[in-house]
Amino acid sequence: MYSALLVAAMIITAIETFIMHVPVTRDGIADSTHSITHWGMPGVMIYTDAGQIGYGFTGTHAHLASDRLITSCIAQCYGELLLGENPLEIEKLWSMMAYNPPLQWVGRAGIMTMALAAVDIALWDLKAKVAGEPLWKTLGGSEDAEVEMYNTDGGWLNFELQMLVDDAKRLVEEEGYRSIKMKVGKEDFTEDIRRVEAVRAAVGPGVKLMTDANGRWRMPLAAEVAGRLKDYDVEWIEEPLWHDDVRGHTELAAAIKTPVALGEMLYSLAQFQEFIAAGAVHFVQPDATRLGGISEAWQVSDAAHAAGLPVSPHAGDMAQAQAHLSLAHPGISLLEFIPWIKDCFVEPLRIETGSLRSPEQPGAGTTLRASALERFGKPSA
Ligand code: 0YR
Ligand code: MG
Repeated sequence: MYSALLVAAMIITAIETFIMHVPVTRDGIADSTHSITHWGMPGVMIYTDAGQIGYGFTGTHAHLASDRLITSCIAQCYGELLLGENPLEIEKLWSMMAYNPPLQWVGRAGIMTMALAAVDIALWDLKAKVAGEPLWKTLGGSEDAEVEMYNTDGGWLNFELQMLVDDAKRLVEEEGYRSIKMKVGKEDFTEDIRRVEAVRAAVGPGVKLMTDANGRWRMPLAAEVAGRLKDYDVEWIEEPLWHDDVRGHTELAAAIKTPVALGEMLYSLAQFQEFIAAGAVHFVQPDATRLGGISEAWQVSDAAHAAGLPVSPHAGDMAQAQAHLSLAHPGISLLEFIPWIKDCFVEPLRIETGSLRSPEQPGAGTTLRASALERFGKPSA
């Protein structure tokens, strides 16, 4: 007997934007170029006629006016392209948004890309929910995948030396992290060296210690300071120079022994390809919340992996969605983590002795608790 099952394609029926400003774990933190008190989460909920809702967001420094540019881009520019479309056709929708003629005219990078990221993440969340599985599975990941998490929340530049050292010890000795990152880029670079030396002495030789200058230095200072980091067995120096400087990073990478990491401020696969082709980067750090979502972060990870470079995503989402990308992609075994927003989610990330426990609930892990929206929500228009 032949029976035809007529399945009507699911469609997007509505989209709704949100903004949350979530306090950082202490009164305020700083790196060499930013001081913040809150993490910003402009994002979107995508509704369908099948009932499931996809949640996606990007990460900002909680500046309401620019957060609203992102949500208005989602609602007003991408919204009308998405309504009535099948949300499972992510590649088609991504191209429709990214290459839409009037939109790409005004935004091949920046706010439009961060808005695209939020939408793309929501679409992947939806796709995995429809499949009834965590996104890492939808992306082809294995039950056996292992991802190490490194913690960035102890090494802020505004911390006095004692607090810096205490925090590094706490993360390693009490929380079980095997890798931590600290900020550099003080006015007086000899202070950076003293701080790195103190943290290395406190945690001992077995812990991976990353350093991050957040784009602060210029040549030849960068070569001088970064050159000295090799004495403290530093895993990498991150963004030693201005974010877009391919030539500078190429020169620096050739001049120092410590590997160079970068990528958190890059908006496209094409930008990453330039750095990779030039030999300007050793640890590649895509961020799905700044690139066009999981879709483009996957492509960057492929490009890096194909070039033989390790991939370690930057956590604009505080790792919540990129945990899935990392569990699924063969080039990723190390992911950044900062705990500020984890309790906003129905399924917060679980990390045990520095290792990621695979999320279990269907979706990208981005479903928000209603209480978080109530507590941290800001008017998004
Ligand atoms: C705080 N991680 C980073 C935060 C962080 C920044 O300004 O946004 O330090 O994203 O560089 O590697
Ligand atoms: Mg960084």
